[in-house]
Formats: sequence, C-alpha cells, structure tokens
Amino acid sequence: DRWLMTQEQYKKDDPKTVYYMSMEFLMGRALGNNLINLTDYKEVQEALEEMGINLNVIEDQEPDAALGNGGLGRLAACFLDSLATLGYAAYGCGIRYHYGMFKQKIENGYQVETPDNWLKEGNPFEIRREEYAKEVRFGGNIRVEKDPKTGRDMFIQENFESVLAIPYDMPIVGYNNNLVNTLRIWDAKAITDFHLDSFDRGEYQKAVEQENLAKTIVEVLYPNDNHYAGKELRLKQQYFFISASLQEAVDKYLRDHDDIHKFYEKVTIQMNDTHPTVAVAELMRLLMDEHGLEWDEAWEVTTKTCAYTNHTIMAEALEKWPIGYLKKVVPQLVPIIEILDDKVRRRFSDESTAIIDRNDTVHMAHIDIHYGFSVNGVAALHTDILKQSELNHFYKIYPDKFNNKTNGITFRRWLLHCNPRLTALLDETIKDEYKEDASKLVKLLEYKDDETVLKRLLEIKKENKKDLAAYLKETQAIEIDADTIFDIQVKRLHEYKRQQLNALYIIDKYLEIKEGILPKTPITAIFGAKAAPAYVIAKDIIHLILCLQEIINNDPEVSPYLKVVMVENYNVTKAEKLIPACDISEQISLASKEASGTGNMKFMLNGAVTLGTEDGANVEIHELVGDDNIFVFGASSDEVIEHYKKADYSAKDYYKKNPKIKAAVDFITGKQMMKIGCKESLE
Ligand code: 26W
Repeated sequence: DRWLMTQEQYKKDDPKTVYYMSMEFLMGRALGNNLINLTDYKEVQEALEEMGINLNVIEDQEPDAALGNGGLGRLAACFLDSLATLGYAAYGCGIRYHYGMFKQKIENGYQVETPDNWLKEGNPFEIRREEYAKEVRFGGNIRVEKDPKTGRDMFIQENFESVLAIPYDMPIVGYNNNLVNTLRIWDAKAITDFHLDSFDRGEYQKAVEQENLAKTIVEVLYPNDNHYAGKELRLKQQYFFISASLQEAVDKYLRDHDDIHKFYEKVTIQMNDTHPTVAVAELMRLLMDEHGLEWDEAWEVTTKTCAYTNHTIMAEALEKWPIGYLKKVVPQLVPIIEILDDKVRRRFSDESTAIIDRNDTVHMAHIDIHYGFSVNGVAALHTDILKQSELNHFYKIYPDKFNNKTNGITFRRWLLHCNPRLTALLDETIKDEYKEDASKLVKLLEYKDDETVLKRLLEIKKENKKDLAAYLKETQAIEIDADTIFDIQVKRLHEYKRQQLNALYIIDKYLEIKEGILPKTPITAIFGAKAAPAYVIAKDIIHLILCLQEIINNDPEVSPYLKVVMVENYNVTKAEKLIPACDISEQISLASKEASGTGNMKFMLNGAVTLGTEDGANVEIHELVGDDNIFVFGASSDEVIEHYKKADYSAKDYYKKNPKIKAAVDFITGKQMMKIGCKESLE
C-alpha cells in the first residue's frame, strides 16, 4: 500500500526524478532492514517471541542479495536507503544477475570460489513487471539512409539480435516516513518463442542464438573490483540494462509530459562510475531516432541530464573499449560516439581529452566528462587529486563541472540494525533525532565525562565481541577471547589496501612474542576479504594470512597473546556482525589510492578507534574525531604521488636497512612456512 501511495504521490507532485544507474547493488538482506525502516522491528520481534519464534532465526534464512563487489556496490545500496528516507523520487536501475558475488570457501589454506545461487528458493522481495518489458538490440550492421522528409541521415540497424528486458522491482523502504522507492533490476528473456518445429533453418538458428544471448547476459556478476577486464559480455550487460532503463525513463516521462525537449527538467541520470556510460550515446540515439529530435536538441537534453561519479584513480580500473568491440556489440551507438569524438576534437586539440584515441580505443570517462553536467569525486582528497592530477586537463576546460560528494553510509543498517545495544543507549541519552539527521550525534559529547555512560559503552562493546566470538565458534570452529583486542581489517583484497602490510605487522608481533616481548593486551587480528579469481597476488596474500593463522593459533607459546582469524566469505551480513565488535579499525591503504572507503565510517560509528593512513575519507574523519580516535601514520598522498613521479621509491632499500622488516619478510619464505606447505606460491 505504501509503495503504491508513494508512486501516486510522485505522479501528483511531479518532482524531478533521479535514476541511479549502477552495474552493482550490494543490498545484503532485506527483512531486518525493512522492519527497522518501518519502525516495526521490536514489535514483530516481541510478537514472534510470544509464539516461541526467534526473529534472528528467521532473518538467517534469507540469502544476501550480493549483486555487487565491494565499495561501489554497497554505496549504491546505502544511497537507495538514504534517498527513500529523505523523500527523493529515485529509482535504482541495475541487473538481476542470476548469480551474484561468488561464495568464498577456505580449503587447505586457499580461497575457493563457489557459485552464489541466491534465487534458488525464490525471492519474496521482488515483483516481476512483464508489462514494462523492453526490447534491446545487439550487433548486426548499420545502413545509412536519407530520411525522405527531412533529408537527414538515418542509421538503420539490420541483422541484429534482440533480447527482451523484463524488470523486477524491489521495494526500498524509507525510514519512518511511509515512503517506498523502487530498485528496478532487469532480467533477460528470448524474444522469439523457441519453436522446435520450425522448418526454416535460419529462423531456427537465430531462435537458438537469441535464447542463448538472453541466458548468458544476466547470468553472472563479474567479480572484479577495481580491475577492468574488457570482456565482450560485460559490454553487453552494460548496454542491456542501460537501454532498457533509459527507454523506460523516457516512456515514463512522456506518459506525464508532452515536451521531450524539457526531459532534463524532470530527470537526472546519475552514473555510478563509467560502467553505465553507454547511456550518453543511447540517450542521444533514443532522442533522435525514436523521438525525432535534431542532433543539437538531443545534445542539449543529454548534456543537461547525465552526471558522472568517479570512484577510483587506479589506472587498471579505467574502462577503455576498443572501437571494434563497440562495432560488434552496439553498432547503433558507434556513429554517435564518432560524432561525439569529432565535436570534442574540433574544440580541443589536446589528445589527452579525446574520446576515441589514436589506437581506436574509446575512453568511457572522457565521454562522461565532456557530455555530462557534473563530475564528482567521493571524498575531499579524492576530488582534489582528480582536479589536480588525474583529470587535470579536464578540470582546466570545465572547472565548474567538478564537485565533491564525500561518501556516506546508512545509519539504519550500520547502527540501528547491526548494533541494537548501542542504539538502545543512544535512545536513552540523545533520543531519536540522529536517526534521520546524523549531525545530531554530537549530542553524545554531553556525556563524555559521564562515568555510567562510558561504562555502558565498554559493556556494549564487550557483549558485541562475545556475540562475534560465539558466531565464529559456531560457523568456523575458531575460538577467540572477547578480552583480547579485536583488530579488524575487512574489505576486498587488493595490493593498494595493503592487507600484506597488516600481515607483516602480525609476523613482527609473532617474532617479538617468541623473543619474550609480550603485548600489554593480547591481540586477535581478524581479516575478511575476497580476492578476484584471476588476481594471483591477492590470492597469495590470502594464502599468507591463512598460513599465519595455522602457525600462530597452533603455537602454544604465542596463541595466548596473538591469534589470527580469516573470516570465510566476507559479505554484508558478516560485516553486520564484525563491525559492532571491533576495537581497532584498519584503514591502511597506500595514501592517494583509496578514493573514499566506507568501512572506515561504519567502524567509527560503532565506536572503534581507527588505525589509518591519510587517505580517502580518513582525512575528513580525522578532522572530525581528532587525534584521540584515529591514529594516522605513513606517507601523505602528496609524498606518494611525488615518489611515483620520480620513480624513486625502493622497497628493497627498506628491507635491507631495517632488520625488523627483513625478519618479517624473510619469515614468509622461511622454514616454518615450508613445514606447513605454504612456501610454494609465496616465494
Ligand atoms: C571495470 C572493473 C571495475 C569494477 C569496479 C572498476 C572499478 C570498480 C569500482 C569503481 C571500484 C570501487 O568499488 N571503488 C570504490 O568505491 C567506493 C565507493 O565510492 C570507495 O569508497 C572506494 O574507496 C573505492 O575503492
């Protein structure tokens, strides 16, 4: 009822609508979060209790909707919660992958990937909307023909394959406001019914091919985070959900408005990184070919509608498609992209801002920057780096397009739902306001010298740590002690995030303990991380951590003071258990590389101190919480960027000069590791 009411209200008020285009939505579970946002959680919990049913047990039946890799996908999910809570007319648009992020098993010291069949038992949190199905065309060739009426060139796609895009809607419940927005994810279905009795061989072949295309397109999420692989199927996925979403955005606009020239007054297309960038060319195509606009008119509408968020400066993550791929997969966009390139080249001679470079490669970010109205980074430092170095040439041309939107997290999932104990204390002290307005959390400062509140905070942390210990015992048969310091690093495994630096620290501690230098308080070092299946070094680092777990936890001299735990299959649901139980939050990326980070915020919100570098949003967190709550170390981003420029950083020099570093590194290829069969891949 609320869902229908919200949509009717939007129709009446006619507000501007944002379409958040994202290849990834890392939603996690819906049940608990929806109950929280409906403010019915406690009531339902109590009612079930009276019936002898534990709500947590029911929640545990739900698989995570893991339609994302890491930071970018989870940010999209948090934004949907925020948009609904703040009352914005917003749609999330994405893909209904049949298999989400792979499940990680740990076997004999290695990560093993298994498929995530999340739809196996059906999904109660979705509605199939056959009536909004859209046709999406791939491949074939383009014939140019003059329109007899206007004399304009028309690009006609021939010999293409089609699939039918079928939307599934998921409700996005706003917090305590009776509003329900929509996440629309597209599934694919073959357009021609598959007639086994077909006698026409060509038709038969085509029917089989289209059936296969529909099946493969939405089959699986690419498990790469921050690494561009350039696969044809990935490009098909991108065009598939973008074409379907844009067709629907235009159709919906025209149901309530008559002048397509003013589309941008009512619609914004926000692109989550460059993965949805074909939207720029596709919107141009729809406006011209389907809705009769002239090039200049379509250009004006498109450039006022599209906006781009950059999430990474990692060179290997930047999407660059060879034009040959585009010709094969989306030939209908190629003439448009060529004109977009031509217009840029006429205005700017600088090769570095071209759309199609000399090697016939299309730079997706360049399309977004030239033809969108906004380019944003995701933390103050990151936006500065974009302006001053990575995108400096563009910043000089379009200073006004660049802006910063520091990332955020939803407090509903990352506090109210995952930490009911802390929420109860906040309810007693600072009341409810912070749940809708985070800035109201400062009220807690009034209690900074209140012994009973401080004591309660410690008790809450202890109880949360006991819960986590019990959970790890149950799920992985690992025993940890809630009286030790829980030092946690959970995030995708990547060299720039430096789990290996944390591992070296652990080896150093181990060697110290062996020498009789004991830590004041025993330490439990906890990791959770998935490595992209083809990322060899990342897998080696997981192997290293698992070897350390084996050696250290089984060493009776050391394990009373130090333990290592690799949490299997780190995902949103596990994050909800780990984050409230953390003492030290590890945010130790090589400065300049982590665009923002969002785990850093979740841990801080739940009362962990941070150990971190001056990178991403850590910088802004530092300004807000001060030196008592975040401990920063290491090179600044300026220093790191300078080292890259001069190519004057030598890790080997540190290894040679610093005996502690040497001992820790040597340990990795040393005897003990060999004994448990860990040497081979680590050497
Ligand atoms: C094409 C392969 C690929 C896949 C994913 C390239 C790039 C990505 C993402 C942009 C990587 C990503 O998730 N970036 C993270 O985005 C978060 C949300 O803004 C930031 O908090 C993280 O710092 C950033 O690494």
